[in-house]
Amino acid sequence: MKIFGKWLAVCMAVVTVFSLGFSSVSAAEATDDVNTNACVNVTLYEHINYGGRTWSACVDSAGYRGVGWFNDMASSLKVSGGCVRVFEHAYWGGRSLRFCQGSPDLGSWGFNDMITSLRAD
Ligand SMILES: [Ca+2]
Repeated sequence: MKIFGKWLAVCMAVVTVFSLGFSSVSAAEATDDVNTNACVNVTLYEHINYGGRTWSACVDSAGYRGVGWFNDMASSLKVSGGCVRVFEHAYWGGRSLRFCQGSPDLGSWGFNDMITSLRAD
């Protein structure tokens, strides 16, 4: 009976360690989910070198995002908190480019006055 008691204590310790381990794994996954869903801050500028009127949004990778009144106007952009893919046409159509940081002159990428939609990427 004494041996059984010790064995039980060891089993309980093992179970405790495992459940602690699993709960920290779950916590890490939950954090990853939050990061996956986090949006990317994008600001589009009417002129090169971040000049003129601006359009800003925090875009994610799931929901559709068109640039609305800023259609075909962007000549430079800033990106923070991730990467973004910008598209020539609505609903992620046409040519696209991926930016993980700002660009002072979209014309150097052949993309001046072209951005119509975008998403986190
Ligand atoms: Ca366009």
